[in-house]
Amino acid sequence: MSSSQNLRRSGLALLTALVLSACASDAELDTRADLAGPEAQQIESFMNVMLWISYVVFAIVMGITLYAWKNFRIRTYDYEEGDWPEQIHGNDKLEYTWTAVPAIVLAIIAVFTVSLHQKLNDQDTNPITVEVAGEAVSWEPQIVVVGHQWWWEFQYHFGDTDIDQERIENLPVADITTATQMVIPKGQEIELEVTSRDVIHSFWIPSLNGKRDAVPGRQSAPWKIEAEEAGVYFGQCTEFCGLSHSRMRMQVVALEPADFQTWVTAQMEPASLSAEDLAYVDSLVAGDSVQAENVVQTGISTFRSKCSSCHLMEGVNDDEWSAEVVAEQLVAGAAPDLTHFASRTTFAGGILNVWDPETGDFNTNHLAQWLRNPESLKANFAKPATDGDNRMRGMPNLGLTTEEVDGLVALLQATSPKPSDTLIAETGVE
Ligand code: HEC
Ligand SMILES: [Cu+2]
Repeated sequence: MSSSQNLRRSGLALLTALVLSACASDAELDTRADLAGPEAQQIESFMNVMLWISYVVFAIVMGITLYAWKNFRIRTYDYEEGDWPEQIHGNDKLEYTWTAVPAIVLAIIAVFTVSLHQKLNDQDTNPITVEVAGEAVSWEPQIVVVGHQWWWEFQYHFGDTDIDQERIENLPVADITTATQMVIPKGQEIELEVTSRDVIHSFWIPSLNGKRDAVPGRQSAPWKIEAEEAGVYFGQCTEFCGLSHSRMRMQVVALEPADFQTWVTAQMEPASLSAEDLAYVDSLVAGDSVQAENVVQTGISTFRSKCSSCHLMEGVNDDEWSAEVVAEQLVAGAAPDLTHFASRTTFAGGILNVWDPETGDFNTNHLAQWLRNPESLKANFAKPATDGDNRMRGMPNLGLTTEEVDGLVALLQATSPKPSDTLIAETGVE
């Protein structure tokens, strides 16, 4: 094979690979498939208008080019000076036309753009009645979304209708705080107050709506989200935010209204700490209930002494933990609320399973490894500052003993009953 043939073939192979790489089937972050929110559908219709305009422009430009090529090219190489077609310079009619036509096209696009922009920024929420601590509360559905290096936090404030989230430190303590998984009732527009604790992040659930940047110390215009059907919708931070940016994922879990209420009721409780269904502890202590109790107790005392500087687990360390201490300890300022850790299905920015999607068992292996050495699973900067500049990010390796790790794993599993098998299966990560 000649070298030019070789070159052509490898060129073709490269092109094919590039084209094929664009067609992942069943891609969670596909912006044009399975659009489940009215906002995403509006964006899609707008995209279609734009695409059709581009098709027409493309066809006209290509048509003129081909026409000119066919009719005006020089067909022989032995042409004489005088064989050139007539040369012109300056043509008012043409110049006005090629200025006016694009201007009109842009004006049409602008009309659609501005009207869509308006629609996406309109807030049209309806109050939802939620039962909070036995009382019916009318909640203007609103969730505070906080980007952290490198995970998302979601806060539900049922009592407050107007939240000043300009300074995230000033937020009142939320009724529910969760990480990575945002739970919403289906068929309701939910207002999102998107902000950040540290650097700029961007919140994006492609099948529900476009992006909104999370900017520290700034109140961006509220964003919104609505899922027409119950289901799980995936997202990923879309503003480069440092080392583990690619490991900063999130999911929206849309539930039937009754299931949403069940979720709220459970989340409002302190950690359940029920020793039932602790298959993991049973496997450690061979069915010895006194020993099992001890394992969970070890977990509780370890948690209180070694985790309280960063994590809250209501019902376990409320007295040890304080938001002010945490703000001092960490530049990032916070760590996930672990009160209902086991009610979630993924952790560490959605890169690891809390529950194994194949077996449905608690994912002891990854959790234990996370506690022993978080950095082995997710890159971070969680080392004590050496130069006085505390840039600590992420969870540090605390040098825990095997007993402490076993106790903590048991404790974390005991925080909540197991979530539904469907949710575990749908959110499972490789
Ligand atoms: C210096 C602060 C700090 C301390 C101390 C700390 N953590 Fe963390 N932890 C973090 C941060 C920050 C994250 C978020 C890391 C990420 O996702 O990148 C985290 C994440 C976690 C997660 C995953 C939560 C989720 O939903 O994603 C678990 C579980 C956890 N920590 C358990 C513990 C336990 C148990 C202890 C005590 C032995 C502990 N941590 C001590 C800062 C800390
Ligand atoms: Cu980010």
